[in-house]
Amino acid sequence: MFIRRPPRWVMPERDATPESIFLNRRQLLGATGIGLLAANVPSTVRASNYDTSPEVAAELYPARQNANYLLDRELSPSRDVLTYNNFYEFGSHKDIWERAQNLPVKPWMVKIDGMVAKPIEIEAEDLIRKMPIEERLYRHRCVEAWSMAVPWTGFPLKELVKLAEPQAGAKYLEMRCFMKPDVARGQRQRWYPWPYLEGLRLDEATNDLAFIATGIYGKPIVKQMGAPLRLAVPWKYGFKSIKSIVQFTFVDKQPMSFWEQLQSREYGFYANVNPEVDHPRWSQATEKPLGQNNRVPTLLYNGYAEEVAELYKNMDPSKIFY
Ligand SMILES: Nc1nc2c(c(=O)[nH]1)N[C@H]1C(S)=C(S)[C@@H](COP(=O)(O)O)O[C@H]1N2
Ligand SMILES: [Mo]
Repeated sequence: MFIRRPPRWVMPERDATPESIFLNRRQLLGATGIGLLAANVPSTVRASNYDTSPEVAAELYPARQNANYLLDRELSPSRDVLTYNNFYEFGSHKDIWERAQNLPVKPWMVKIDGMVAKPIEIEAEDLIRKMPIEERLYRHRCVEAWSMAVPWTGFPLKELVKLAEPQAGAKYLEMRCFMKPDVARGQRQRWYPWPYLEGLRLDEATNDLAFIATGIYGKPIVKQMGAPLRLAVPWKYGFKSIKSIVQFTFVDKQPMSFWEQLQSREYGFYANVNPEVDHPRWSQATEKPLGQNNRVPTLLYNGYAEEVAELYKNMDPSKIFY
């Protein structure tokens, strides 16, 4: 049966739900519901369409939802998610979404290099088009104890690893953000170790949960969230999920990430979420979901223990939860 679906980007976030619910709402609303709903999409989302070629936007978004990655909680309201950001390149506070619009994201060259069969340099849209694109609903837990639940569109990081063909000696994947102090004025603050850098052990990078987001709320990803390519590793504190990546480098030594360079006593390499291991300056037991006034309990590995606990089974617990 052929069901004609409106593009999901005209739907508010609460409609990025399992197909059955989606169809029920659709029936309730009738075919003309679409126009009404479009009014609810914040302009911060609508603006993102201009950054992606319209053909790519129409071809890839919204993507099929992966039924393995749904959530037991409400998605966060898009207006909160899209206007409350950590993106130090644009300032060390949360209100950077307007400044981030100055970032040119097309064309966006991505390097895949280091210990690989053959280094590649590829434009982001060309890379995205080679990848299996899908939607996943993920939690996100910032080390500062706020959280969100969002529908990402993108592809599993392991697909990029496959494309890169790492050499046998490669043990880690290093990811680097852009360096553009002319548009990203935070980068003029020279006490930060720019460019922002993050890393994963290769078995973490090839775990099915590690995801490269290219879209959000069923549309191409917006600049303040890390256009055009941003990592999403939901079992780790949010700072691991590096935005606006320009380089993926396969290496044999554990990378020293941005926050670790700044304050290694507080921010480690693994940074797996654990409500029982407090940050040196605050508790990690609970979190405040964006758009809600209450706090909720934080979960071990942010609720993803089943998927990832195995990766750390022989490791010293004092090394993997900060
Ligand atoms: N390049 C870059 N990536 C980054 C950051 C940053 O400052 N620069 N902040 C991190 C932190 S601390 C968090 S919590 C998330 C925030 O993602 P969001 O603003 O899309 O919610 O991005 C992460 N990725
Ligand atoms: Mo964060």
